[in-house]
Amino acid sequence: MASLTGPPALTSVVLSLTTLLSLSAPKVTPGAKLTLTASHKSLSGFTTEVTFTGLDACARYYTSLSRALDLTGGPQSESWTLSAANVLLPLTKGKSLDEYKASVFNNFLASVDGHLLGETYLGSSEGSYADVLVCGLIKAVKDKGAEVQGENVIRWYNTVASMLKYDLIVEKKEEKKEEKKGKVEGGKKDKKAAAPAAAAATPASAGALLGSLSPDSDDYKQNGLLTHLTSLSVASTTHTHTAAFTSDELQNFAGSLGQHCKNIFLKDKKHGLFLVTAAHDADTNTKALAKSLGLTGANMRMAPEDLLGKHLDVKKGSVGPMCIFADKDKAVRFVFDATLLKHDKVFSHPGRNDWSTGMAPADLIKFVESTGHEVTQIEFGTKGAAPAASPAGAFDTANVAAKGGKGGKQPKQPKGGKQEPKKKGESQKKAKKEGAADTLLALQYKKNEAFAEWYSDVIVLSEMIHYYNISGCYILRPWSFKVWEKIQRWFDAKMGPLGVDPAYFPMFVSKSRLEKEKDHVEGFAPEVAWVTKSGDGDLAEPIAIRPTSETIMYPAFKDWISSHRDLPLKLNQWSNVVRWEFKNPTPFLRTREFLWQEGHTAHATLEEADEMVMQALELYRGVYEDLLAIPVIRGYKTEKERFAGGYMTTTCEAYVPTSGRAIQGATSHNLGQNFGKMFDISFQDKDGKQAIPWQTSWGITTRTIGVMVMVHGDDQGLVMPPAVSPLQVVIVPIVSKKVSYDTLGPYCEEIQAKLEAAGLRVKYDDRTIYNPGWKFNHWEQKGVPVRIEVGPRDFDNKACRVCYRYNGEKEDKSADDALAPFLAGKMEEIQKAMFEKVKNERDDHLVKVHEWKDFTPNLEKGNLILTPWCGPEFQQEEEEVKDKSKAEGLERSGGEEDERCAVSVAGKTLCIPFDQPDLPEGTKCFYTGKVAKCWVLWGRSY
Ligand code: 87F
Repeated sequence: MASLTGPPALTSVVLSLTTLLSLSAPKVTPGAKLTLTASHKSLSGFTTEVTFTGLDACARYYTSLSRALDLTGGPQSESWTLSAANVLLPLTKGKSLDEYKASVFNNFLASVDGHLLGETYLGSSEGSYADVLVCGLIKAVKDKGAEVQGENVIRWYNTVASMLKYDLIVEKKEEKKEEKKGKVEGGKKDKKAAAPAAAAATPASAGALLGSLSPDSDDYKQNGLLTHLTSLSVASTTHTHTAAFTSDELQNFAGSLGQHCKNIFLKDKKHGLFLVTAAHDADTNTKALAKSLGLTGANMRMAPEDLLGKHLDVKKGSVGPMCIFADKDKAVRFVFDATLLKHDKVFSHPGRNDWSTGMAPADLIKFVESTGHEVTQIEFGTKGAAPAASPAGAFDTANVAAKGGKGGKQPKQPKGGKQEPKKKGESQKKAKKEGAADTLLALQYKKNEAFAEWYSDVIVLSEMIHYYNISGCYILRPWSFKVWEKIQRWFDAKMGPLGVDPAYFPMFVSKSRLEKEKDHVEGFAPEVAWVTKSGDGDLAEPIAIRPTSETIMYPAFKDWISSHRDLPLKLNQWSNVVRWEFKNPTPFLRTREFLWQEGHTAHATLEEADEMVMQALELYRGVYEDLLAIPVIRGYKTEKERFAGGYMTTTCEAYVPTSGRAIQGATSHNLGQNFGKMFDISFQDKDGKQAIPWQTSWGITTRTIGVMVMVHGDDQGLVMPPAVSPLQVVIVPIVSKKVSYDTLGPYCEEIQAKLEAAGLRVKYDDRTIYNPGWKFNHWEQKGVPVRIEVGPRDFDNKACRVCYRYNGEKEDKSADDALAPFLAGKMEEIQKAMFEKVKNERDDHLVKVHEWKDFTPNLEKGNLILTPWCGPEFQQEEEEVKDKSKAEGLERSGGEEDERCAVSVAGKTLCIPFDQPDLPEGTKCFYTGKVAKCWVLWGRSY
């Protein structure tokens, strides 16, 4: 027996796990009986002894405990459990599953699949408490109707269950259940005998119906909602049960009573408060809801808990339609799911989640109307159902007007152009590759159909990224970090000849220094992360974590620079920086901590500083074009887009064909004398006069890796440019009865040695636990440029088969001495071909536009647009183009833009390209009609 400490939110619980499972030694031995006994005391004073038997029941109960007691840390220590909990618990707490979280969740499942394939438990060689927890969490999320990889969930769930020697829980088809049951009864009789209680375990046993409440009881009479119900002479029954936290949970264990409702209390800044009562499995997508209600500019969110108390006099988890009774000042609008009308009885909580009251739906409406609230009826769709009746949203509003609701117009269908990443629930299933579920290792999404999901999938399955339990922070696994190392080595080799020295500065900066250069930090201030405590004590002054190092380095520059002989001072630092982004994070592209190189230099003249700026930019071109095989356009930023603390900013811009978006690859700034003045840096020039140095700063980040993935990857996974690929060749032996590893091994190793001697990065994959098909798939997903297959016939013929990742071609080659130079040459050929392919695609999407009317349509086609422009200083006009193109873009697509969304449909200036097309005299600016001074490059961007 062990008791959980910590402040119980809704219940006080004494919990014990019998058999070998206890909180201090949380292990389940296969075959052991897993029983969890809980003494459950609710706020209303009920004490219930409940026993849960079987993995499923324990997991489900433990999940509800985790939620109620906020046990995110819990007794389980494995980091994967923690991250699972961090990803999943917010979802089970009623937060909506947005696109990002869905992808995190799916990626988590993908990593779970790895364990499945290895046929191991998640945390150790035995089933653990953590297995139970994660199993329960997945179940809980699934119950909430999250769009997840159903096949994988069920398989994982069942695998864990079967490994713990419990009945398989098959949720799909009735026949299957029978089949499995037979199997268990026939084959595992002994084990069943060892765990007799397990046989009785079903998901339904996680919660329990306890009884019904008499209208004559004191409890009933003390409940204001029920007494009001009685006063309406409405026929109803009220049942007691273990506290339930979701309607899905209730439907599971109390579904025999009738249809349970889910209730959502929403707040919209512009339109106020809404209480929504819908079927437990309704798709309550808030965007679609807002549309159906005809609300313009709405951004509905879960209302904060204090408003629940204030307006509905109820605690989170206990909301029901009858709570509208408390809304005396009619601040809350009531929305009712019309599909509930088809049920004889609908159940909801009368202000507490261990009671459910059932009545005819018409009577529930009567109750709400009796409180003076109008009932807006909307027909909600079902989670996961194909939205046939209403293609753009979850709801069918056809009968809304007839039922007195404020019907919304049907949103327009997006027109043509580039495909945006799919939003939550939006045909994600359709976008999944057919048959993908059959192989757990396959990528689940197609690049062209669900780009965002594809990206999340690919970076996890290729083992580049592992998710972490702090939003916006990711683990860079060796497969991505080695790419970063390649970039570092290449870059460092260029630093020496340019006279740039390496250095390292502290990551902390005092407030006074960070804020010394006001222009510099102004727009960035919200992103600065501060350390305010050490242990329990407050620091005397908060200390910022570097978002960039100008203000950290330049006070030292002041000490080091006094004469022209100290110049130029050129330093480069490799480090991490922290920028606390609020927009949705994306691994590599937008992360709260990222790695970069930052160069900082000081020069005697503006010209020297300018030269340095261009030299750095040329290196960035090299990183993208020569290493990553991605063409970039170099140019100046306009006044509006340049770094405010500096004098002039240059950039190199890459293009992602699948999304039709540009992405800033790296920047190099001429800082002028601004920072010199602020940090009091000066030197005596050759004429003995005091002067302020001209400074530069320039940086490139781990974003590079994300761009590489997005640009080159395909439906099979990564496609690595040979220059940065951690491995360039993988050798896979195809063993058979005729030829064993022992025979093929030395042959493959010989090939490996020859290739390595030619400078190639090679692996011989001699793992016996995986078959060749698995290995092909694995290395394809990781994007290794060349795979060499060696089968029995190759062995006999002293040959091998060479397969190319970037174009899927194969050729048989002799494995003689010519193979190594041949493949070394191939690496260069592949590198070039990959670059050319992407450049052609980019150039096909580079258009010139002379008139405003052609601007947004071209953005919609995913084009980069060159326009004549009145000049880099026209900031106001630039802003107008951005705003107008956003408005036009949204109107044409019928969409709305979420502020937190990391990408916008607006067209932005990317740069004034160095490489300027001819601009005949008298050419007009495409927007203002003034005389054009230059060509500007525009596009939608990341
Ligand atoms: C975020 C918070 C605080 C960008 C920030 O581009 C300050 C900043 O100064 C900030 N985000 N920047 C501009 C960085 C300029 C510059 N620094 C050296 C670079 C390249 C490397």
